[in-house]
Amino acid sequence: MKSLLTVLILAGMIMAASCSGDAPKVAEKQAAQTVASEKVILQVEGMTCENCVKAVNKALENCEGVIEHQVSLAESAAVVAFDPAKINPEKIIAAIEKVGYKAKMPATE
Ligand SMILES: [Cu+2]
Repeated sequence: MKSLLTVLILAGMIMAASCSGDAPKVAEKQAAQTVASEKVILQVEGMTCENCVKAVNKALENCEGVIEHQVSLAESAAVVAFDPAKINPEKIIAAIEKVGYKAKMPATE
């Protein structure tokens, strides 16, 4: 009976050790994603309704290297997270202008 208890305790310790061993791997993955991403806020002129927002969203979706994007009609802005190894803000602006809207970088402060 005593030996069974020992086995159970040992098994519990091994499981606990393997669980904590997984944690650093997850953190590494998240760090890698943050490194490969830059964010730019663009001013988008000419959007007047939800369909305009959809058009700009679609243009951004079709850009290779765009990771995340959020287009705001009220603020006439697009927040774009991108992979700097694949695309740059100039190309993102060009993609938005291709679908009929004017985009520019906000004035730097
Ligand atoms: Cu519209």
